[in-house]
Amino acid sequence: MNILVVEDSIVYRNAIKNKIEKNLLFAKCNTISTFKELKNQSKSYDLYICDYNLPDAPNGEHIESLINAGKDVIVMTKYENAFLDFSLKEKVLEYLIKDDNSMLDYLIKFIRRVNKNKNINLLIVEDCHMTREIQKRILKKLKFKIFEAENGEEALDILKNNEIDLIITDLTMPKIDGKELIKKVRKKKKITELPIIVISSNEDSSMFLKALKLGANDYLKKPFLKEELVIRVNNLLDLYDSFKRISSQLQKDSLTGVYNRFYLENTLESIFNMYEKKSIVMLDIDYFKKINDNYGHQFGDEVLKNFAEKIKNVIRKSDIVIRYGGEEFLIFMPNTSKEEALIVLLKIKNVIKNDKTFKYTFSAGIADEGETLAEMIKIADDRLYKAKKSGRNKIIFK
Ligand code: GH3
Ligand code: MG
Ligand code: MG
Ligand code: MG
Repeated sequence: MNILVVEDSIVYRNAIKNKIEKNLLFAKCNTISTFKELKNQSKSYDLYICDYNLPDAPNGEHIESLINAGKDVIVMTKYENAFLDFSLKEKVLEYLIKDDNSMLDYLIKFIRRVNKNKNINLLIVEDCHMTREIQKRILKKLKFKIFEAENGEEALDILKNNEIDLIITDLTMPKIDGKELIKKVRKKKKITELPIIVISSNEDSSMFLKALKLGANDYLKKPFLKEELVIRVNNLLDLYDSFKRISSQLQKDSLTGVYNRFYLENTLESIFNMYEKKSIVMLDIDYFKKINDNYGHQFGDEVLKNFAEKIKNVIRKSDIVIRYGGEEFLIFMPNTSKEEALIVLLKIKNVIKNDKTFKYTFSAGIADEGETLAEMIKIADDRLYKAKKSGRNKIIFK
């Protein structure tokens, strides 16, 4: 993202440039100090951060020229009141008051959000055409991909066919209203999976309370300020980004990067049940304790990483690897019979055998029998035990 700062104060100009370059890896920042220089720019930027008053543009003339050219502008000003009277106030992405340095933190957070928004699908559900247009205009400026529905019924249709990241819905609507829509959405997606903001002119607060109890995350009363909608939407999406990051970290083993027991216990079951034909493989490195004893625990860790890496390189994208215990791994293979799974395991065995850097072997048990995930794991585990008992470095599937 290329950013141009238009600011006559050298202190602010440098502070903004430094802050951006230190915090936003995807951004490149240039600076100029006058309207005249802006007019002479041949290059076009993705974003302009402009001081409201410049010596040669005391009433935001430079901002006007940028907006008329369809550019994205963030305004910084010391004089909030003067800016609030500015006729093009609604057309800027955001404005910040230069009172202290904390506004630079907000600026960074805001740019980071806008940069992510192009991958975010927003669904606006609103029966009043004019209100919908206003919301759309505000949110489109923030680079969201917008879907619109006139009522809950249309919204459910859109949700069926698209990966929506945030719903903004009115409450009073024909056919399926906002409350009904929230109920139906929450049956499929939890409050931690899909955020919903309710917007309504209804003066009765009990309507909002009801919507919140049904699983809406936040609400806004009409008429609302443009800034209010922007901040609530951005904040909610930032929060969901953290949710997603934390939940993906919770499900992964930090040493090997494959899934962990937490994932097995919370997520695998539902995936397992989606397939008729499937196999479970249990693998365990042979004499791993000796590797630790002879070469040290750290070296043992490297062997574990190497084993997980080799498994990942051989299996298909749809297969799922889980670190089941210390040096024991589980692979879930959808649409795979145990005979087909055996072929994959022989490949893994070969890759390890052909690696001359360090010698180790593993034993494995494969199962495609069993009604439940637990049953299938038990059968595969029993076969792994048999492989160990009969001398190790074996794969048993019967
Ligand atoms: P077998 O062939 O019967 O599987 O023998 P084994 O030595 O591989 O199995 P055993 O269960 O006796 O020992 C497993 C060892 O793995 C013991 C434990 O200290 C070690 N281990 C467990 N987790 C880790 C780890 O994260 N890193 C390292 N380096 N070692 C681990
Ligand atoms: Mg309505
Ligand atoms: Mg072992
Ligand atoms: Mg073991």
